[in-house]
Amino acid sequence: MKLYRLPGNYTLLMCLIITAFSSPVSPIRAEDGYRLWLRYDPLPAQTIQSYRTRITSLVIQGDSPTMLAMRLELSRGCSGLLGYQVPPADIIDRDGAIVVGTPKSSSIIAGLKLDRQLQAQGQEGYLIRSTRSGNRSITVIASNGETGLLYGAFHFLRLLQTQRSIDKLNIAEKPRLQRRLLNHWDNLNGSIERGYAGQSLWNWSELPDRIDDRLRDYARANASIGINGSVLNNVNANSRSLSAEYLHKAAAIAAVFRPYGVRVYLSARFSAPIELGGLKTADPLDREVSQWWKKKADEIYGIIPDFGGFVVKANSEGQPGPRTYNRSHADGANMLAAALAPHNGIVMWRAFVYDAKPGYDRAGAASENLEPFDGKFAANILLQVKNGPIDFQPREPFHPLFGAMPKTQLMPELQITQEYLGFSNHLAFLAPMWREFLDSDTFAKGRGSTVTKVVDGSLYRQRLTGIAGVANTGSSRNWTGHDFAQANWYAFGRLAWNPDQTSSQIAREWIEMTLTNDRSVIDTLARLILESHEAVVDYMTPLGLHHIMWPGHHYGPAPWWDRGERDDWNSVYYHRADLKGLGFDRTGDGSNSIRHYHPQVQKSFADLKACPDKFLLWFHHLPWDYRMRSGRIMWDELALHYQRGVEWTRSARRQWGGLAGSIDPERHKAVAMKLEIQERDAVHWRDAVLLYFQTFSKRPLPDGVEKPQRTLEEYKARSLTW
Ligand code: BDP
Repeated sequence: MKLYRLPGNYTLLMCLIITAFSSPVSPIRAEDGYRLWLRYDPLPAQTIQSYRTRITSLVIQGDSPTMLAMRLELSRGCSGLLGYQVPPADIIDRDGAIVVGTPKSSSIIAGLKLDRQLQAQGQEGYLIRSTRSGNRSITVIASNGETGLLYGAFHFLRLLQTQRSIDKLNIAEKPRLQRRLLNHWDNLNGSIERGYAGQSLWNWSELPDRIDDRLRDYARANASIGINGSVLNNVNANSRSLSAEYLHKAAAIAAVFRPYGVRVYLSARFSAPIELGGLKTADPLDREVSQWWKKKADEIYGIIPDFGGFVVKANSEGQPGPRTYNRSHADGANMLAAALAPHNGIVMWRAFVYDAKPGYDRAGAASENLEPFDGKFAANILLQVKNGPIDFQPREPFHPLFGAMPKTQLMPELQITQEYLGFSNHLAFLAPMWREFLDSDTFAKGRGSTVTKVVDGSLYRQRLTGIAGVANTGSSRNWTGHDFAQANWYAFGRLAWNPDQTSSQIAREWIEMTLTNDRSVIDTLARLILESHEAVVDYMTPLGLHHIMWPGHHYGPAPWWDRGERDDWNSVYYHRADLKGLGFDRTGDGSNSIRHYHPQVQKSFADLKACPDKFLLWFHHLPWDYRMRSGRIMWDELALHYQRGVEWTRSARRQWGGLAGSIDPERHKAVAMKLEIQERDAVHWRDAVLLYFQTFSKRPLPDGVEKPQRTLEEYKARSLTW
């Protein structure tokens, strides 16, 4: 174990961190995935050679907890990757010094007179520059804020991990979105709603006295990709999370996260004044109720001074909310926002609201409920809107609220955990799906009004910005269950930082840092993971189909499901198969929920000639023999998509099998087993769905589509197991 010269009270902390992360150094060795993309194993000798004169010492001034975390990271990262010790130094006494600091913490940085440039980068942004100090050539990592420095340090390490040249660096980075948050759907009993990687990372019964070391690694991983907040508890919230007892527990977590720039947020249950406060009502316009929330906010900030704010799921799927008292969503959100405003806290009010009304289209529910209140939400409120209008389906068109509420601050909510995408069994790299969403053109202010421009604030000068991802982390040793699901956590952070990044950039980076730096293997793997999402759509819900999963758990298909207590909890509600055809008519001839989009967008979805194949059955009910762009009839096209998805899983297995000598055996085996399950499931999906739809289409499977392995009755009898 290495010991660093540190202020006394940090020495123990550092020993613990070093113990947790120190590892033997050999490029191919069994790995359990714990180290994520922060492995820091030695680079190829030639690369090390090229860095040798560029990285000789670490000149870091300042010893706050954040500086300490950053110093440790750089020193561990550099030494690990380069295979030689990079010693700390107080002065620049040689070429190749890495000089890190803020103008406040470091006299050297102050002397470089970067004030104007640093000002432009803000507290979380940074500069990385190759420059000279006297006659020495050095690399500078500078920021106005310590969190910015930490992000800069991780960026520098990423350059090394991905073997980029560091000879002439001139990098200026800052995050495009302000609140980059993970939403944990963690319950107080340790279970995780829609979690597929073990139990919650927060052990509420042991907190605040015992703190799992792993929390620090979690915060560190988040910091490495710029995530700056965690909502600790499920949106289906328990009021107890806001009790004094639990606030102290949350404060203990916040203390671990703080050095890494990660703030703690909580989901607030709207009826907490009744359950915790003993009031008779939670009516947002009741004085006692608003007073209760004000006091609660004061209490929270007394315990967690940098508390971020609340997420609220109101009047949705049985949760209480202002509608319970005949008040509007704006009334509810504003009342909470007023309580948090004196402390600079924010409210993220979820737009995932839908009431069961006979004959309605759920895809229009959020727009109907919220659009009328555009401009009515307080300045510290973000409306948190899922990427699609239904619910985290393998593919959805973008949510019509993006672009439709110019006077309301919107933030996207993405789902990193794969509720509808094969849990942690299926490889589905989600960056391409999120890219498709972010690149969607809302036409709100003419062509080019992409979702990205709505949410990064550039289109409507939105002042508060953010993005949330429903986390896929848990107590599994590799954090996410599937080793490749780590890539989705990574991709979320990278896109939150810069929503213009390409999927392929993100994929390659992640692979290089996490799996291998062998160029030919990187190419194969990048192709594979970039194709994976489309393949999953192919074998689950091609051509715009959606929500035909097994009810409740959502693993595997059940397109026949029609016994849900509400219409919109049934598969048949979404696909509307009949003897004539398939799909949900959302045009003017049908539910007309398409009207919530800008007229230009409406046109492109409503017009069969313009509507992309991938959304056809989302917006249209089409005859089984509808002639597709390919020249095939819709039934044949559908069947071939399912077949194509299955074939991809087979090819993925083959390709992965071929990489046996290039990936460490432990992860290779683990992923191979998951891919086997994925193929089994894809076959099951194809067979079950096609057999069922065949009872309507009354047509044979086209050439090239394999015969089902079982009967429809068998598929109906039992769901897939995971
Ligand atoms: C659905 C999930 C459910 C969540 C809900 C939500 O099935 O568990 O509570 O979303 O986002 O996707 O509130």
